[in-house]
This record gives sequence, structure tokens and C-alpha cells, in this order.
Amino acid sequence: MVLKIHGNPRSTCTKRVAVVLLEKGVPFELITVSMDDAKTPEYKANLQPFGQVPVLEDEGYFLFESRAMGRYVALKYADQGTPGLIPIGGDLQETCNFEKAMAIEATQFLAAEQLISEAIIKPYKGETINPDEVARLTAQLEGKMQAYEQILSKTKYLAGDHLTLADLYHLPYAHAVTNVLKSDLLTSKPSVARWFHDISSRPSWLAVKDLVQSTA
Ligand SMILES: N[C@@H](CCC(=O)N[C@@H](CS)C(=O)NCC(=O)O)C(=O)O
Repeated sequence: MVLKIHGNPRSTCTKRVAVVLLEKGVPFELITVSMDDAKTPEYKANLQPFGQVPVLEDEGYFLFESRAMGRYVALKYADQGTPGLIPIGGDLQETCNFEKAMAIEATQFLAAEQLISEAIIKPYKGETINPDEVARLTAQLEGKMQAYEQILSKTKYLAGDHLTLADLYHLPYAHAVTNVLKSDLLTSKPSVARWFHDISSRPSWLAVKDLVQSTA
């Protein structure tokens, strides 16, 4: 049975999972869930208790949290598609460098998600932007990008010289900061710009950056 993603074609978290599915060459069916559908008691009881997308369904197994879903796909299909998205069987330092990069994306890069939430999602939902908050988050993300510049001036990717999930997981919000917010936060520093150009030029990302569609 084909793997299903309950998600939204334009949602950043759905794109995070879709890019991994494309890298691993795994066909999937997208079952579109509206934000209203995601708030129903049935959806929360059966699919996602927080009332959010996406959710992965594989042969009766359900998994939510986009980062966990990406890991599931990368591990289940370790032998096909892009290799090494999760370093398996490497030494302790390689494993921990990967976990460090994953933690950087999930915690340090949160500033990008919060900035998009304040500057883009709020007006989209008819809410008023707080300019002080936009300025604070922009300054915070600028500081984070200085650290990224230091890291990426030494290695090609965030966990070392090999592409991993940690790099791919940045794509939805890095793209939104650059292409929707039209900020140069990811393009004004040479090593960050080189890295962002590398990952955002991948065919997997180009296929989902605007809209996620079923591939099965
Ligand atoms: N940590 C969750 C976040 C999921 C999330 O925030 N999904 C958004 C779409 S990108 C959503 O459903 N937003 C509606 C809401 O939170 O009410 C994940 O990575 O899956």
C-alpha cells in the first residue's frame, strides 16, 4: 500500500517531509487536510492531537511531527535514493555531529519559523503584525546566521561534508525567509549563501517548494 501524507500542499511542515520522500524516491499520496479539518475532534483523536499537519500513514502506522516523519522515511528507505541522510554505522563523532546539526535546525533556526509566523502567517490569518517583534526576530536570526557562517565556512554542510536531513529540514523556512519575506538573511554571507544555494537547487526541493503533490 502506498505511503500517505495527510497534509497541506502549501504547508511548510508538509514540504519538509515531501522533500525527504523525493530524495529517497518514495512515491506517496497526499491527502489534503484543511486547517479547519485539522481542528476537528476526530482528527485530533485519530491523527494529530495538536490539530496540525502533517501526519504520515504507512500500512496502518500513523506518525506525526514532520522531523520524526523524515527520519522514518530516511531509515525505512536507507538503501535507496540519496544515501547518508542519516549517518548509519559511522563512528561516534559522525553520529553526534549529525545530532548536533539536527539540534541546530530544531532550536537555533526556530528564529526563522517565528519570524515567518509573525511577518507572513499573522497577516495571512487576518491578524496584525507587531513590528517590534519582527525587528527583534530579524536581529535574532541575523545573529544565528553569523554562527552558521562560522560553521559553514569550515564544512560543506551542517553536519560535515555530507548532505543530511539537518540541511534539508531548513528548506521550508529558509525559502520563506528568502523568497516570501524577501530578506537577505540567508544570502548575504558567503558560506551561508553557498550552502543555501546548494540545498535549494536540489530537484527534490524545486519539485515541492511551491506546492506538494502526490507522486504515486
Ligand atoms: N512540530 C510540528 C508543527 C506542525 C505545524 O505547525 N503545522 C502547521 C502547518 S506547517 C499547522 O498545522 N498549523 C496550524 C495550527 O498550528 O493551528 C511538525 O513539525 O509537524
